[in-house]
Amino acid sequence: MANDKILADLKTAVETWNVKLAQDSTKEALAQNISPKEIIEFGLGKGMETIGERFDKAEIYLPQVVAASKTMEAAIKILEPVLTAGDGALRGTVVMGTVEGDIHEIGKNVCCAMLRGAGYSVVDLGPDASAQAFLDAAEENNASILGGSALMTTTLEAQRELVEAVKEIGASYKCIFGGAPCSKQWCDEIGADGYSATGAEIIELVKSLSR
Ligand code: B12
Repeated sequence: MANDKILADLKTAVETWNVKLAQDSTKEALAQNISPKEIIEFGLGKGMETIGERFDKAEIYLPQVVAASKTMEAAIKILEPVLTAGDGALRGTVVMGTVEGDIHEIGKNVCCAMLRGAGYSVVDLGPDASAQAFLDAAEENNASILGGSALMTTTLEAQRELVEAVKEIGASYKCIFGGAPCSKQWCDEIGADGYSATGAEIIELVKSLSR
């Protein structure tokens, strides 16, 4: 099967919340040596973009978004072992979470899997993680980098709060952020240490901060 057709099927699968098509196409993509990065960026992620746009225009409602996200999650489950099959050399620990008040976690999960694949140990706090939870986990796990995902304009503020919480206790943890409404400009404004737009770029970012 041509790669373009597989990527188109992955997009369609998320758009039509077709779990079986998503799983079959993901397996087919891996069999054709399409990388997990391409599967996410040019297949599943494209479908999720359409879902976001259609939700924006009120053409679909929350249950359909939930169904689409479950479809994407089912495909990511298949990708996880590939994403996390790193070289085993432990490069350091990163605490990841979706910031307080925000329950979106697909993108954060992609980032966690990418980091694990690159040899980092990841402590995943899940969604709705408070600044205190980040600080506690960093101390308990001797981590040096905190990664906070925010998918809503309303929860971006929690990223600023995390930077401030780190400053307040005088710790040297590096704060990195991402998520659709987040940007390099926002990260500069709140005094964060880094921003990346995708799960693929997060590896270089973390590497540059770990040196
Ligand atoms: C799927 C989805 C949901 C699912 C989430 C399921 C889950 N388990 O995560 C469900 C249905 C639960 C949901 C709920 C809601 N949602 Co919603 N949702 C989405 C949707 C369609 C896609 C998000 C997604 O998963 N994208 C795919 C992933 C792979 O991409 P990503 O998250 O951007 O991640 C990548 C990068 O950003 C980056 N990255 C991500 N995190 C991090 C972290 C770090 C540290 C770094 C470096 C990089 C990084 O790397 C990732 C991989 O490449 C978006 C639309 C959109 N355009 O984003 C709306 C959207 C985010 N949702 C929205 C809203 C409003 C809600 C609700 C409030 C709806 C409601 N009325 O209840 C609730 C949220 C409640 C809450 N308190 O959080 C709005 C937010 C609007 C705004 N501007 O604030 C959006 C933009 C839709 C819209 N257009 O209105 N949602």
